[in-house]
Amino acid sequence: MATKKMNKKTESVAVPSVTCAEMQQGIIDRLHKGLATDKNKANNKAWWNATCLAVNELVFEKLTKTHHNHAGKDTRAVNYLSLEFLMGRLLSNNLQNLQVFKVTEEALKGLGKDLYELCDEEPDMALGNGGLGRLAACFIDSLATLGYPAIGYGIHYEHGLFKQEFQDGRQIERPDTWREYGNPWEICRPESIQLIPLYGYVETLYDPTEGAKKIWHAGQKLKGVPWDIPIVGYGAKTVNILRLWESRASEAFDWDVFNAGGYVDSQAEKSRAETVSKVLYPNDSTDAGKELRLIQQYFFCACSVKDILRRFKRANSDWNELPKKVAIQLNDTHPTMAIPELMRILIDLEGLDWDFAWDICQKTFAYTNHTLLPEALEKWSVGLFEKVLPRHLEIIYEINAQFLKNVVEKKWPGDDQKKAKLSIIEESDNRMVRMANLCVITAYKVNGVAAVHSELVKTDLFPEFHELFPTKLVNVTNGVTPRRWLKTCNPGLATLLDETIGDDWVLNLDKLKGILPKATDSKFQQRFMDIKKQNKVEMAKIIKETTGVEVSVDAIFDVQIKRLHEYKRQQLNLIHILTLYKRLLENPDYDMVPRVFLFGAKAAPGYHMAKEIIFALNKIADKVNNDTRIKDKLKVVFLPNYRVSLAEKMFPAADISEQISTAGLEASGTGNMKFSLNGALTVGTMDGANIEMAEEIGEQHMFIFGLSVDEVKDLKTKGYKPYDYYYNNPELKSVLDWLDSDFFTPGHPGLLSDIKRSLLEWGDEYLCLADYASYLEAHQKIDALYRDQAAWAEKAILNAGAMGKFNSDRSIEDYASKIWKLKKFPIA
Ligand code: NTF
Repeated sequence: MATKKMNKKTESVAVPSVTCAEMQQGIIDRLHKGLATDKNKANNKAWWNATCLAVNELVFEKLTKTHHNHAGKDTRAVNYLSLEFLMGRLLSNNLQNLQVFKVTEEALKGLGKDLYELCDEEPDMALGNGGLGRLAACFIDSLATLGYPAIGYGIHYEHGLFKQEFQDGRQIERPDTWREYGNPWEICRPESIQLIPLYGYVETLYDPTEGAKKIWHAGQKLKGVPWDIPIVGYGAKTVNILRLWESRASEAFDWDVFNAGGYVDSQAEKSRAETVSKVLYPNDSTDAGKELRLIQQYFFCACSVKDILRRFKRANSDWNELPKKVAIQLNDTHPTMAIPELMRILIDLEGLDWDFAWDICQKTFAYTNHTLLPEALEKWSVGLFEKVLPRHLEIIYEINAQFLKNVVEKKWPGDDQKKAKLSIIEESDNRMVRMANLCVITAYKVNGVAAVHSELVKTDLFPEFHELFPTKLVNVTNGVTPRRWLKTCNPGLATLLDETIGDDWVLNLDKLKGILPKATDSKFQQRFMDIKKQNKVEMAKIIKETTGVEVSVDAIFDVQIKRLHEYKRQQLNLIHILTLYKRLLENPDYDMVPRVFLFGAKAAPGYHMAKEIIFALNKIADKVNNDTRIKDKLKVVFLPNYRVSLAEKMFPAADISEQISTAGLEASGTGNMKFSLNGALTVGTMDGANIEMAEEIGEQHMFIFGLSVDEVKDLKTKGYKPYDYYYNNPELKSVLDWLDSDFFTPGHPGLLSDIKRSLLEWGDEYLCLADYASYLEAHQKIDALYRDQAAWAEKAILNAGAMGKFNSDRSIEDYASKIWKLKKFPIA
């Protein structure tokens, strides 16, 4: 397809523009020449595929230009290393970012096809678990949009996050097969394959002049095959890549064994090797497959570091230049192995001395911490390390020895407790390597992901490191891309914004402020609320299709969508629902605005309580939705298989956003931002980014409840007694006791008792009972406000209009200025 400079309206943006006829021709051509079919035979999948291929023609041209632009100028680039990229679908987003959505819609319509239907054919790229992976996806969108030289590095998992089904209310996990029949967006790059050593032993050679030289004799080698996914910035000035590594055996199969009749055995090596990139690990599950996970992390880091050095060496011969040209951002501790791997390459293979190599590493790596939860801080057993990566363990020991001697001993002479706490090695019966310590010791900057979280990183998680390195710990508050999370997912609201404040909010979200004066304008309110209503109508259809439940769009859509975790407190929401249900049963005239409680959440397969909460919510939903006594005042729907593409439909349809974590435990949250951006009101605790949202929106326009971070700490120090709340609040008591009965599980009393136990006998670690009364009060206020639609609309507009800060472009500008020192190089 021919591309030209863009139309009058966005003259400054060099967007490939196509006419409707050209787009039609492009798609038909791809059907014929790319897929060997034609428009009469093709099914929707083929039409989707052909449309993607036609779009690729626009993308590839820009990709090549970006590549030449960056390589020609030998630019400094950031390499974003992340085990997770939760990309979702790419077609609609690419069309929006290329600014050819409308013309493609029109082109397909002319061919008798509906673009939205075709978009629904695309499997989600679910290469992530939740917030951390979705953040990485938003960040690479922003990096490309802002014109920064950047590469995302990840793993080309054969199976992304599991598909969730419910059987009798219980979560069943099924494999996700996102690329069973190929993926039109990816390009294989065999010219950049890497060989990755594993296992084996280390030999020490003594050279009289150079001293000891280490040689790692690997026991096995894996082949890392890169697949590139072009990342189109909005306005298409820059197209960066996401490079995903697939593991293969270095030999396809053993020819001799095959010839001798060992058909299955000849494949053993192949299947062992392919296991490494076979599945995404649900990050918050327990023990299983530790060795595989460590190999997976190392494989990914080794491929990426080698690739970074290969590109660096193309234009540079002086190692001093490396930290000037290369920034490596470690997205959590999962890619920590990149540190000892870079040390190993520089020392063992490139012959640099230790101090020089260490200096380079310390100037190259930065690390983002995403959680304070102790169970999520990665540790690997020394024994496992020694077996899989013997040379890396030696390097880590040396980094540790030097750190303890040169840094800790100098600051706190003779203080062995400090040394034990800060050491990379945890001394216990099963000695462990603490990955976070290695990251903090090495990185030149360490950031948390929201202001309160970054403070807690300094005061609670790494206080001694903060004393040692007072300028190292910084904050970069998270953000979300307005391209996907408003323009693409909520076309109604996007159009209203275009008409009201112009269309450049997409690139400058602060412009949303322009709607604040309209918050009290009844015409604007009406349009705003009509759009919400329409989005609810569409959501109601999806609910009906997937679960059979009918919901009224006049009810409040109260939504909690996020991973299932006790600290996120879906169980608090659950006991609120039970409270309302009980009130309705006791008094059928109980006056409340009808509510639809919507949930979407996957539980880690090994996380018992999380699965129990899903089961309970499903059982409660069954009962409530079929109880005619409550006259449809209450509905509960747990949508199966929560994922990015479903989220895109749920955020725009929500009235209430549930952000109810125990204060101090949700590092930031990003769903909170997406809801507000789409005009939902938040019921939330003063936690994570909720705090900064309250600063921007005004606390009085949110429903803030519960204990603050300091109050949580005080209560825990004093000694928290959940039974006090239980015995002092008869309503709470009756609701919890209900869980012991067989009311929700007829004939099987006790099936929901674990939830009650966790809240009483097991200590209610996440303080649900302490926050219950205040949560109920917040919900009363929600009910009251909704009765006044104008007042509700005003607040919803004030929320959306205040979201400028929570834009991933702003986050990336913060990283670029505070951490990466990166310059923009958009194509002219
Ligand atoms: C998550 N962390 C946090 O729990 C969220 O609060 C935060 O918004 C996202 O990261 C993105 O920063 C994780 O997923 C992990 F893996 F660190 F636990």
